[in-house]
Amino acid sequence: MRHLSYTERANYCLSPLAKRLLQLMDEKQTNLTISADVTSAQKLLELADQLGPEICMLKTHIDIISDFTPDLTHTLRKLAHQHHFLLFEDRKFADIGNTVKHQYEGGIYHIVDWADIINAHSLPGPGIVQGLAQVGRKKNRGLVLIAEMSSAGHFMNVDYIRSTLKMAEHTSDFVIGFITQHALSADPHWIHMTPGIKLETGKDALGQQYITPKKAILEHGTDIIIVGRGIIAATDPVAEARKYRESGWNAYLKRCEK
Ligand code: S5P
Repeated sequence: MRHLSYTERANYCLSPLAKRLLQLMDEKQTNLTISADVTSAQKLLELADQLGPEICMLKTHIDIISDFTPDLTHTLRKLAHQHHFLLFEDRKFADIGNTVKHQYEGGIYHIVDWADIINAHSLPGPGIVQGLAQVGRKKNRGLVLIAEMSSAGHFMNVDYIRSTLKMAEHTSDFVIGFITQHALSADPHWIHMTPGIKLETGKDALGQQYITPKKAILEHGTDIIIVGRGIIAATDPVAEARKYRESGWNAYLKRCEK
C-alpha cells in the first residue's frame, strides 16, 4: 500500500490540532522540530526568529530559562504566528491527574496558555491523560505520549510501548501522537515524533543516542525529527537547520513514493 502524505492523513484526525500540524508540514515542506534547549530568554527568542521559517514546531524546556518572564511566552507566540510553527513544551508530565492539571494550567509558566503541544509519560496510567485533557481540550491543545525514549538503558520495553498506544487509543481527540524511536501503529492519524537525531549516528556523554533523519523516517517510519544540539551548537544554526530540514523532507518524500 502507498504511504499517505501528511495532508491525506490529516483527514483521519479527530484532533483539530493534529490536523493542523500535518497540513502545516506539507504546506511549509518541513518535518523538522527544533529543540531550543537554551537557558536565556533572548537566546530562545533569537533561535525562534532565525529558525522559524525552517521548522514545523519549536520545542522548549521553559523551566531551564534562568530569566523567565511571561513576556517571553507572549513573544514566542507572536513569532510562532509570524513564522507559522507550533509550540511544544517538553514538560514530560508524570504525576496523577489532579497534580498535572495544576502543573499544566498554573504555577509560573501557565503552560496551557501558550504551548500548543505538551508531552507526558504514560507510566501513571490513564488518569494523567484525563487530567491534562480537562485543561487542554477546551483550548484545542494536543498531548504527545512518551512511548520510547532515545536514552541508553531506558525501561520502556515492548509491553510498555504497547500499553502506551492502547492508552492513547481511548483519547485520540486529545492525544495526537507519540515520542518514539519507531512508528507504533499504521493508523494514519497518529503523529510519531523522534528525538535523538543527528546527521551522524553516535551518542553523548550522558546516555543520549543519535540516529539519522533518514533512519528515523524511512527505516523506523516516524514523521517528525526533533533536533537540539545538532543545530543549536553549530556555528551557523540556520545553515545547519536547512541541512536537517532537507534530509528529513527528502526521506518523507521517498517514503511517500513507496
Ligand atoms: O526520548 C527522548 C525524549 C525527548 S523529548 N529523548 C530526548 O532527547 N528528548 C528531548 O529531545 C530532550 O529532552 C532534548 O530536549 C532533546 C534532544 O536534544 P539533543 O540536543 O540531544 O538533540
